[in-house]
Amino acid sequence: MNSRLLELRVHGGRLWDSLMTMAEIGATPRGGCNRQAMTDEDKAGRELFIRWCEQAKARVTMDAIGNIFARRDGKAPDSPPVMIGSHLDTQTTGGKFDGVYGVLSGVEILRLLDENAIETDHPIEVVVWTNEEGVRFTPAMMGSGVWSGALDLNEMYRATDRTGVSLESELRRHGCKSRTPARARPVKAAFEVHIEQGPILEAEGKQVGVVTGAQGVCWYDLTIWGKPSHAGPTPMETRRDPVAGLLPLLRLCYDLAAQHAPWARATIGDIQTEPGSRNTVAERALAKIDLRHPEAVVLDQMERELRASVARECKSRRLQGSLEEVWRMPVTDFAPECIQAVRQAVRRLNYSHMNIISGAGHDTVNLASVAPAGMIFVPCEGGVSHNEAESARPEDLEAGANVLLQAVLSMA
Ligand code: HGY
Ligand code: MN
Ligand code: MN
Repeated sequence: MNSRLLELRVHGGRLWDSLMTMAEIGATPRGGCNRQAMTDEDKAGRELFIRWCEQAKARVTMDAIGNIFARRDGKAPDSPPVMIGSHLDTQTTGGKFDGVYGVLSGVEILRLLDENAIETDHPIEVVVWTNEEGVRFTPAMMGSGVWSGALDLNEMYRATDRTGVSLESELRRHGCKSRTPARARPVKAAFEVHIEQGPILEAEGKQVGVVTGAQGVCWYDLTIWGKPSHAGPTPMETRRDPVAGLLPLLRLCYDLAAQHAPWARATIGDIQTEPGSRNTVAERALAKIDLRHPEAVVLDQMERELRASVARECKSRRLQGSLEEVWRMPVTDFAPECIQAVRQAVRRLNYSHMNIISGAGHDTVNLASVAPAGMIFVPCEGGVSHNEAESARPEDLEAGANVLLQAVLSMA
Protein backbone atom coordinates (compact mmCIF):
# COMPACT_ATOMS: atom_id res chain seq x y z
CA MET A 1 0.00 0.00 0.00
CA ASN A 2 1.45 3.42 -0.90
CA SER A 3 2.43 5.85 1.85
CA ARG A 4 -0.50 8.18 1.08
CA LEU A 5 -2.92 5.40 2.05
CA LEU A 6 -0.82 4.39 5.05
CA GLU A 7 -1.01 7.97 6.36
CA LEU A 8 -4.81 8.17 5.95
CA ARG A 9 -6.76 8.67 9.18
CA VAL A 10 -10.49 9.04 9.99
CA HIS A 11 -11.95 12.31 11.28
CA GLY A 12 -12.71 11.31 14.87
CA GLY A 13 -14.76 14.45 15.48
CA ARG A 14 -16.99 13.87 12.47
CA LEU A 15 -17.48 10.22 13.50
CA TRP A 16 -18.45 11.32 17.02
CA ASP A 17 -20.89 13.93 15.66
CA SER A 18 -22.50 11.30 13.41
CA LEU A 19 -22.88 8.95 16.39
CA MET A 20 -24.54 11.68 18.45
CA THR A 21 -26.85 12.67 15.58
CA MET A 22 -27.91 9.05 15.07
CA ALA A 23 -28.39 8.67 18.85
CA GLU A 24 -31.14 11.35 18.72
CA ILE A 25 -33.30 8.88 16.78
CA GLY A 26 -35.14 6.73 19.33
CA ALA A 27 -33.42 8.58 22.19
CA THR A 28 -34.70 7.44 25.61
CA PRO A 29 -35.15 9.68 28.69
CA ARG A 30 -32.21 7.94 30.41
CA GLY A 31 -29.73 8.73 27.62
CA GLY A 32 -29.95 5.53 25.61
CA CYS A 33 -31.56 4.45 22.34
CA ASN A 34 -34.63 2.36 21.57
CA ARG A 35 -34.64 1.54 17.85
CA GLN A 36 -35.95 -2.03 17.83
CA ALA A 37 -35.86 -3.84 14.48
CA MET A 38 -38.30 -2.48 11.88
CA THR A 39 -39.91 0.05 14.19
CA ASP A 40 -40.41 3.62 12.93
CA GLU A 41 -37.27 4.56 14.84
CA ASP A 42 -35.22 1.84 13.15
CA LYS A 43 -36.57 3.02 9.79
CA ALA A 44 -35.62 6.63 10.57
CA GLY A 45 -32.09 5.55 11.48
CA ARG A 46 -31.83 3.58 8.24
CA GLU A 47 -32.96 6.59 6.22
CA LEU A 48 -30.34 8.80 7.85
CA PHE A 49 -27.67 6.17 7.10
CA ILE A 50 -28.76 5.99 3.44
CA ARG A 51 -28.69 9.82 3.13
CA TRP A 52 -25.16 9.96 4.52
CA CYS A 53 -23.96 7.18 2.19
CA GLU A 54 -25.48 8.87 -0.85
CA GLN A 55 -23.78 12.13 0.16
CA ALA A 56 -20.52 10.13 0.13
CA LYS A 57 -21.47 9.00 -3.41
CA ALA A 58 -22.07 5.35 -2.52
CA ARG A 59 -24.75 3.40 -4.38
CA VAL A 60 -27.36 1.99 -1.98
CA THR A 61 -29.34 -1.24 -2.49
CA MET A 62 -31.48 -3.42 -0.19
CA ASP A 63 -32.26 -7.14 -0.22
CA ALA A 64 -35.31 -9.30 0.57
CA ILE A 65 -34.86 -9.06 4.35
CA GLY A 66 -34.00 -5.38 4.36
CA ASN A 67 -30.21 -5.68 4.61
CA ILE A 68 -28.77 -2.40 3.23
CA PHE A 69 -25.60 -2.35 1.05
CA ALA A 70 -23.86 1.00 0.42
CA ARG A 71 -21.30 0.32 -2.32
CA ARG A 72 -18.28 2.32 -3.52
CA ASP A 73 -16.95 0.79 -6.72
CA GLY A 74 -13.27 -0.01 -7.17
CA LYS A 75 -10.99 -0.15 -10.22
CA ALA A 76 -12.15 -3.74 -10.72
CA PRO A 77 -15.91 -3.33 -10.22
CA ASP A 78 -16.65 -7.03 -10.77
CA SER A 79 -14.16 -8.18 -8.13
CA PRO A 80 -15.51 -9.29 -4.74
CA PRO A 81 -16.04 -6.37 -2.32
CA VAL A 82 -14.47 -5.77 1.06
CA MET A 83 -17.43 -5.47 3.46
CA ILE A 84 -17.76 -3.27 6.53
CA GLY A 85 -20.92 -4.33 8.37
CA SER A 86 -22.83 -4.03 11.61
CA HIS A 87 -26.33 -3.05 12.76
CA LEU A 88 -28.47 0.00 13.56
CA ASP A 89 -31.23 -1.75 15.51
CA THR A 90 -30.89 -1.61 19.31
CA GLN A 91 -32.08 -3.30 22.48
CA THR A 92 -35.15 -1.76 24.17
CA THR A 93 -32.81 -0.02 26.63
CA GLY A 94 -29.84 0.06 24.29
CA GLY A 95 -26.96 2.49 24.07
CA LYS A 96 -25.54 4.92 21.50
CA PHE A 97 -22.69 2.69 20.30
CA ASP A 98 -23.65 -1.02 20.07
CA GLY A 99 -23.72 -1.76 16.32
CA VAL A 100 -24.08 1.89 15.32
CA TYR A 101 -20.38 2.52 15.87
CA GLY A 102 -19.45 -0.14 13.31
CA VAL A 103 -21.93 1.18 10.74
CA LEU A 104 -20.93 4.84 11.13
CA SER A 105 -17.22 3.95 11.06
CA GLY A 106 -18.03 2.52 7.63
CA VAL A 107 -19.77 5.75 6.65
CA GLU A 108 -16.72 7.71 7.83
CA ILE A 109 -14.51 5.55 5.57
CA LEU A 110 -16.82 6.16 2.59
CA ARG A 111 -16.58 9.93 3.25
CA LEU A 112 -12.79 9.75 3.54
CA LEU A 113 -12.32 7.81 0.29
CA ASP A 114 -14.68 10.17 -1.54
CA GLU A 115 -13.12 13.44 -0.35
CA ASN A 116 -9.60 12.10 -1.03
CA ALA A 117 -10.70 10.67 -4.41
CA ILE A 118 -9.18 7.32 -3.49
CA GLU A 119 -10.04 4.40 -5.76
CA THR A 120 -9.39 0.98 -4.28
CA ASP A 121 -8.99 -2.12 -6.46
CA HIS A 122 -11.90 -3.98 -4.85
CA PRO A 123 -15.30 -2.34 -4.26
CA ILE A 124 -16.11 -1.45 -0.64
CA GLU A 125 -19.57 -2.10 0.80
CA VAL A 126 -20.88 -0.72 4.08
CA VAL A 127 -23.68 -3.01 5.27
CA VAL A 128 -26.54 -2.59 7.75
CA TRP A 129 -27.79 -6.06 8.72
CA THR A 130 -31.46 -6.29 9.67
CA ASN A 131 -32.47 -7.23 13.23
CA GLU A 132 -29.11 -8.08 14.78
CA GLU A 133 -30.43 -7.80 18.34
CA GLY A 134 -33.31 -10.29 18.10
CA VAL A 135 -35.25 -8.39 20.79
CA ARG A 136 -38.50 -7.77 18.89
CA PHE A 137 -38.20 -10.72 16.49
CA THR A 138 -36.41 -13.98 17.45
CA PRO A 139 -33.70 -15.01 16.59
CA ALA A 140 -30.87 -12.49 16.72
CA MET A 141 -28.49 -11.73 13.82
CA MET A 142 -31.41 -12.45 11.49
CA GLY A 143 -30.49 -10.41 8.40
CA SER A 144 -26.91 -11.71 8.27
CA GLY A 145 -28.20 -15.19 9.16
CA VAL A 146 -30.51 -15.31 6.13
CA TRP A 147 -27.83 -13.77 3.87
CA SER A 148 -25.23 -16.35 4.95
CA GLY A 149 -27.69 -19.25 4.62
CA ALA A 150 -27.90 -20.05 8.34
CA LEU A 151 -31.58 -19.01 8.52
CA ASP A 152 -34.53 -19.53 6.17
CA LEU A 153 -36.03 -16.33 4.73
CA ASN A 154 -39.69 -17.42 4.72
CA GLU A 155 -39.42 -18.75 8.26
CA MET A 156 -37.99 -15.37 9.34
CA TYR A 157 -40.78 -13.54 7.51
CA ARG A 158 -43.22 -15.36 9.80
CA ALA A 159 -41.45 -14.31 13.03
CA THR A 160 -43.84 -12.22 15.12
CA ASP A 161 -43.33 -9.70 17.93
CA ARG A 162 -45.25 -9.78 21.23
CA THR A 163 -48.26 -8.12 19.60
CA GLY A 164 -48.38 -10.75 16.82
CA VAL A 165 -47.08 -8.43 14.09
CA SER A 166 -44.89 -10.34 11.59
CA LEU A 167 -41.47 -9.26 10.37
CA GLU A 168 -42.68 -9.54 6.79
CA SER A 169 -45.54 -7.10 7.35
CA GLU A 170 -43.14 -4.63 8.98
CA LEU A 171 -40.61 -4.97 6.15
CA ARG A 172 -43.43 -4.28 3.69
CA ARG A 173 -44.78 -1.36 5.73
CA HIS A 174 -41.35 0.29 5.63
CA GLY A 175 -40.66 -0.53 1.99
CA CYS A 176 -37.73 -2.72 3.04
CA LYS A 177 -38.86 -5.95 1.43
CA SER A 178 -36.97 -5.79 -1.83
CA ARG A 179 -37.04 -8.49 -4.51
CA THR A 180 -33.24 -8.77 -4.49
CA PRO A 181 -32.42 -12.19 -2.99
CA ALA A 182 -30.87 -12.10 0.49
CA ARG A 183 -28.12 -14.49 -0.49
CA ALA A 184 -24.34 -14.57 -0.04
CA ARG A 185 -22.10 -13.68 -2.97
CA PRO A 186 -18.30 -13.69 -3.13
CA VAL A 187 -16.70 -11.34 -0.59
CA LYS A 188 -12.95 -10.59 -0.44
CA ALA A 189 -13.09 -9.95 3.33
CA ALA A 190 -15.62 -8.74 5.91
CA PHE A 191 -14.72 -6.57 8.92
CA GLU A 192 -16.71 -5.16 11.84
CA VAL A 193 -15.57 -2.74 14.52
CA HIS A 194 -17.59 -2.86 17.76
CA ILE A 195 -17.37 -1.87 21.40
CA GLU A 196 -16.27 -4.90 23.46
CA GLN A 197 -19.42 -4.79 25.65
CA GLY A 198 -17.39 -6.36 28.45
CA PRO A 199 -14.68 -5.25 30.94
CA ILE A 200 -11.51 -6.93 29.60
CA LEU A 201 -9.88 -4.21 27.41
CA GLU A 202 -10.54 -1.51 29.99
CA ALA A 203 -9.20 -3.72 32.82
CA GLU A 204 -6.08 -4.57 30.80
CA GLY A 205 -5.62 -0.93 29.74
CA LYS A 206 -5.68 -1.82 26.04
CA GLN A 207 -7.14 0.47 23.39
CA VAL A 208 -7.84 -2.16 20.70
CA GLY A 209 -8.95 -5.80 20.76
CA VAL A 210 -7.79 -8.08 17.93
CA VAL A 211 -10.80 -10.40 17.90
CA THR A 212 -9.81 -14.01 17.14
CA GLY A 213 -13.33 -15.49 17.32
CA ALA A 214 -16.61 -15.65 19.25
CA GLN A 215 -18.06 -17.91 21.91
CA GLY A 216 -21.03 -20.19 21.21
CA VAL A 217 -24.54 -18.96 22.05
CA CYS A 218 -27.72 -20.98 22.56
CA TRP A 219 -31.21 -19.57 23.08
CA TYR A 220 -33.97 -21.76 24.57
CA ASP A 221 -37.67 -21.29 25.29
CA LEU A 222 -38.34 -23.18 28.54
CA THR A 223 -42.13 -23.67 28.79
CA ILE A 224 -43.93 -25.40 31.69
CA TRP A 225 -47.66 -26.14 31.77
CA GLY A 226 -49.66 -26.76 34.97
CA LYS A 227 -53.26 -26.41 36.18
CA PRO A 228 -54.73 -22.97 36.89
CA SER A 229 -56.45 -22.85 40.30
CA HIS A 230 -57.50 -20.40 43.02
CA ALA A 231 -54.68 -18.80 45.06
CA GLY A 232 -56.73 -19.10 48.25
CA PRO A 233 -58.57 -22.36 48.80
CA THR A 234 -56.20 -24.59 46.81
CA PRO A 235 -53.85 -26.42 49.26
CA MET A 236 -50.14 -26.08 48.35
CA GLU A 237 -49.58 -29.86 48.08
CA THR A 238 -52.39 -30.39 45.56
CA ARG A 239 -51.33 -27.63 43.17
CA ARG A 240 -49.78 -28.18 39.76
CA ASP A 241 -47.96 -24.86 39.69
CA PRO A 242 -45.63 -24.31 36.70
CA VAL A 243 -43.78 -21.48 38.50
CA ALA A 244 -42.90 -23.94 41.30
CA GLY A 245 -41.40 -26.16 38.58
CA LEU A 246 -39.59 -23.26 36.92
CA LEU A 247 -37.80 -22.09 40.07
CA PRO A 248 -35.28 -24.97 40.48
CA LEU A 249 -34.60 -24.94 36.73
CA LEU A 250 -33.68 -21.27 36.76
CA ARG A 251 -31.48 -21.92 39.79
CA LEU A 252 -29.80 -24.72 37.81
CA CYS A 253 -28.93 -22.30 34.95
CA TYR A 254 -26.94 -20.17 37.38
CA ASP A 255 -25.36 -23.27 38.98
CA LEU A 256 -24.26 -24.49 35.53
CA ALA A 257 -22.61 -21.13 34.86
CA ALA A 258 -20.82 -21.39 38.23
CA GLN A 259 -19.73 -24.99 37.53
CA HIS A 260 -18.17 -23.88 34.23
CA ALA A 261 -16.69 -20.60 35.47
CA PRO A 262 -15.03 -18.30 34.46
CA TRP A 263 -16.24 -18.40 30.83
CA ALA A 264 -19.78 -19.84 31.02
CA ARG A 265 -22.71 -17.40 30.86
CA ALA A 266 -26.39 -17.96 31.78
CA THR A 267 -28.99 -15.22 31.34
CA ILE A 268 -32.76 -15.32 31.87
CA GLY A 269 -33.89 -11.89 30.74
CA ASP A 270 -37.53 -12.63 29.99
CA ILE A 271 -39.99 -14.58 32.21
CA GLN A 272 -43.72 -14.66 31.43
CA THR A 273 -46.72 -16.46 33.02
CA GLU A 274 -50.27 -16.98 31.74
CA PRO A 275 -52.94 -15.95 32.51
CA GLY A 276 -50.76 -13.54 34.51
CA SER A 277 -53.04 -13.03 37.52
CA ARG A 278 -51.69 -12.59 41.05
CA ASN A 279 -54.45 -14.69 42.58
CA THR A 280 -54.55 -17.53 40.05
CA VAL A 281 -52.00 -20.35 40.03
CA ALA A 282 -50.49 -20.02 36.53
CA GLU A 283 -51.40 -22.34 33.69
CA ARG A 284 -48.19 -21.71 31.74
CA ALA A 285 -44.76 -20.33 32.60
CA LEU A 286 -42.19 -19.33 29.94
CA ALA A 287 -38.54 -18.45 30.55
CA LYS A 288 -36.31 -17.29 27.64
CA ILE A 289 -32.81 -18.60 28.37
CA ASP A 290 -29.44 -17.57 26.87
CA LEU A 291 -26.47 -19.92 27.56
CA ARG A 292 -22.92 -19.20 26.28
CA HIS A 293 -19.45 -20.74 26.37
CA PRO A 294 -16.31 -20.58 24.18
CA GLU A 295 -16.20 -24.41 23.91
CA ALA A 296 -18.98 -26.24 22.05
CA VAL A 297 -18.54 -29.40 24.15
CA VAL A 298 -19.22 -27.48 27.39
CA LEU A 299 -22.23 -25.71 25.91
CA ASP A 300 -23.65 -29.10 24.86
CA GLN A 301 -23.04 -30.48 28.37
CA MET A 302 -24.86 -27.52 29.95
CA GLU A 303 -27.83 -28.14 27.65
CA ARG A 304 -27.88 -31.87 28.46
CA GLU A 305 -27.99 -31.19 32.20
CA LEU A 306 -30.71 -28.60 31.81
CA ARG A 307 -32.79 -30.86 29.57
CA ALA A 308 -32.53 -33.79 32.05
CA SER A 309 -33.60 -31.53 34.91
CA VAL A 310 -36.64 -30.23 33.03
CA ALA A 311 -37.89 -33.82 32.67
CA ARG A 312 -37.14 -34.65 36.32
CA GLU A 313 -38.70 -31.51 37.85
CA CYS A 314 -41.84 -31.74 35.73
CA LYS A 315 -42.36 -35.43 36.41
CA SER A 316 -42.03 -35.00 40.16
CA ARG A 317 -44.57 -32.15 40.15
CA ARG A 318 -47.05 -33.63 37.61
CA LEU A 319 -46.26 -30.82 35.15
CA GLN A 320 -45.60 -30.77 31.40
CA GLY A 321 -42.37 -29.16 30.29
CA SER A 322 -40.48 -28.39 27.06
CA LEU A 323 -37.02 -26.96 26.40
CA GLU A 324 -36.99 -25.74 22.78
CA GLU A 325 -33.73 -24.51 21.19
CA VAL A 326 -34.73 -21.39 19.21
CA TRP A 327 -31.31 -20.18 18.09
CA ARG A 328 -27.73 -21.44 18.09
CA MET A 329 -24.61 -19.45 17.17
CA PRO A 330 -21.66 -21.85 16.88
CA VAL A 331 -18.26 -21.27 18.47
CA THR A 332 -16.45 -19.33 15.72
CA ASP A 333 -12.83 -18.73 14.74
CA PHE A 334 -12.20 -15.71 12.49
CA ALA A 335 -10.04 -15.94 9.35
CA PRO A 336 -6.27 -15.83 9.98
CA GLU A 337 -5.74 -13.39 7.09
CA CYS A 338 -8.29 -10.98 8.60
CA ILE A 339 -6.86 -11.30 12.11
CA GLN A 340 -3.43 -10.63 10.57
CA ALA A 341 -4.71 -7.57 8.65
CA VAL A 342 -6.12 -6.16 11.91
CA ARG A 343 -2.96 -6.96 13.87
CA GLN A 344 -0.67 -5.35 11.25
CA ALA A 345 -2.88 -2.26 11.14
CA VAL A 346 -2.96 -1.83 14.92
CA ARG A 347 0.83 -2.30 15.12
CA ARG A 348 1.45 0.26 12.35
CA LEU A 349 -0.87 2.66 14.16
CA ASN A 350 0.93 1.87 17.41
CA TYR A 351 -2.18 1.39 19.56
CA SER A 352 -1.98 -0.81 22.67
CA HIS A 353 -3.78 -4.05 21.85
CA MET A 354 -4.49 -7.65 22.85
CA ASN A 355 -6.17 -10.74 21.41
CA ILE A 356 -9.71 -11.29 22.63
CA ILE A 357 -12.64 -13.68 22.07
CA SER A 358 -16.04 -12.05 21.61
CA GLY A 359 -18.52 -12.74 24.42
CA ALA A 360 -21.31 -11.20 22.33
CA GLY A 361 -22.74 -12.50 19.09
CA HIS A 362 -22.15 -10.36 16.01
CA ASP A 363 -23.23 -10.41 12.35
CA THR A 364 -19.60 -11.07 11.44
CA VAL A 365 -19.95 -14.54 13.00
CA ASN A 366 -22.52 -15.34 10.30
CA LEU A 367 -20.28 -13.74 7.63
CA ALA A 368 -17.39 -15.96 8.83
CA SER A 369 -19.27 -19.02 7.54
CA VAL A 370 -19.24 -17.71 3.94
CA ALA A 371 -16.26 -15.30 3.71
CA PRO A 372 -12.96 -14.43 5.38
CA ALA A 373 -14.04 -12.30 8.35
CA GLY A 374 -12.54 -10.46 11.30
CA MET A 375 -13.45 -7.99 14.04
CA ILE A 376 -11.93 -5.13 15.98
CA PHE A 377 -12.97 -4.18 19.53
CA VAL A 378 -12.54 -0.97 21.50
CA PRO A 379 -13.28 -0.54 25.23
CA CYS A 380 -16.59 0.76 26.54
CA GLU A 381 -16.82 2.42 29.94
CA GLY A 382 -17.08 -0.10 32.77
CA GLY A 383 -17.65 -2.78 30.14
CA VAL A 384 -21.32 -1.75 30.26
CA SER A 385 -23.57 -2.35 27.21
CA HIS A 386 -27.21 -3.30 26.50
CA ASN A 387 -27.76 -0.48 28.98
CA GLU A 388 -28.73 3.16 28.39
CA ALA A 389 -25.58 4.29 30.20
CA GLU A 390 -23.39 2.63 27.51
CA SER A 391 -20.49 4.96 26.83
CA ALA A 392 -17.14 5.00 25.03
CA ARG A 393 -14.26 7.49 24.75
CA PRO A 394 -13.99 9.46 21.46
CA GLU A 395 -10.27 8.67 21.22
CA ASP A 396 -10.93 4.91 21.51
CA LEU A 397 -13.67 5.08 18.89
CA GLU A 398 -11.30 6.99 16.59
CA ALA A 399 -8.55 4.39 17.17
CA GLY A 400 -10.85 1.50 16.31
CA ALA A 401 -12.05 3.26 13.17
CA ASN A 402 -8.45 3.88 12.08
CA VAL A 403 -7.62 0.19 12.54
CA LEU A 404 -10.72 -0.68 10.51
CA LEU A 405 -9.69 1.80 7.79
CA GLN A 406 -6.16 0.43 7.49
CA ALA A 407 -7.26 -3.23 7.65
CA VAL A 408 -9.88 -2.61 4.95
CA LEU A 409 -7.43 -0.70 2.72
CA SER A 410 -4.86 -3.49 3.08
CA MET A 411 -7.45 -5.95 1.70
CA ALA A 412 -9.15 -3.65 -0.88
O1 HGY B 1 -26.84 -11.34 21.96
C1 HGY B 1 -25.81 -10.85 21.51
O2 HGY B 1 -24.74 -11.29 21.86
C2 HGY B 1 -25.85 -9.71 20.53
O3 HGY B 1 -25.64 -8.51 21.22
N1 HGY B 1 -27.11 -9.63 19.82
MN1 MN C 1 -24.00 -5.33 18.48
MN1 MN D 1 -26.26 -5.83 21.08
